[in-house]
Amino acid sequence: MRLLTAPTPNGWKVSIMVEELREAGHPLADLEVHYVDIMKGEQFQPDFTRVGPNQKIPALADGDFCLMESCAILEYLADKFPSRLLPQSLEARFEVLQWVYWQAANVGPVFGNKLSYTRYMDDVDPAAKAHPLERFATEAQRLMGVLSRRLAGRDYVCGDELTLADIALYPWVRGWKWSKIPIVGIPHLEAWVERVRARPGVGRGLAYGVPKAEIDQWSEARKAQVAASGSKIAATENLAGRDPGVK
Ligand SMILES: N[C@@H](CCC(=O)N[C@@H](CS)C(=O)NCC(=O)O)C(=O)O
Repeated sequence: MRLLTAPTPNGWKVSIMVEELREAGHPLADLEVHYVDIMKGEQFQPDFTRVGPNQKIPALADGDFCLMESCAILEYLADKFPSRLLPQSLEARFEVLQWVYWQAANVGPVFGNKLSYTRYMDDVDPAAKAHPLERFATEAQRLMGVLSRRLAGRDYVCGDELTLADIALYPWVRGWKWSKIPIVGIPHLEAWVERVRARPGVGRGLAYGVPKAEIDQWSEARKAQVAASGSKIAATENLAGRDPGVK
């Protein structure tokens, strides 16, 4: 299997999944990890596009079978390598999957947009940014309220065990300082972030593509590099992609 990825929240979902599967006893010995330099635009190259037609990381090739979308990759790996990360019985399975879809449809896009307006959209007039910033900030706070209520009385999103739901949500929520979506004081969230972070598999997954000293605290140089890369990717002129057929 070939994982095409980069050190970003959607990339870390899959690297954490890989390392949690290893913790669960699946060695994934044939897995090759290829880092895609999204700053240089490698996601637009034909070799990447064949595996991930949306031209965004992560993407997975398992022999001739290709898969895009981080949460679909989580589900595929969970089915291929059964473990407690995704229960087998119908109701327990969908209890987890509803939170995975909730992440994909809500937390990912809303946090991603909030982050882009907060840190990356240098080409947009500040007055024009005010409305989307307020809207995405408010919606992000609402979503964190939903997660907080869900975590009341539970160690993990679906009970006593870490599941795909935590793996999908954690990389976005842990970045709350960078996206300026405050979670301090919202019950259960900080404790959950610390609990998930304390797992050895999660620690190893977060290290993919990141120097060890920068896993939890980015240096000023790294912040500047991520901001520059994010600004380039978020620039409106690049939104149409680099496929000559799309304009
Ligand atoms: N819904 C997609 C989102 C993927 C995504 O937005 N990936 C970002 C990095 S987190 C990316 O590749 N950006 C490069 C670009 O937009 O050109 C998923 O969950 O896989």
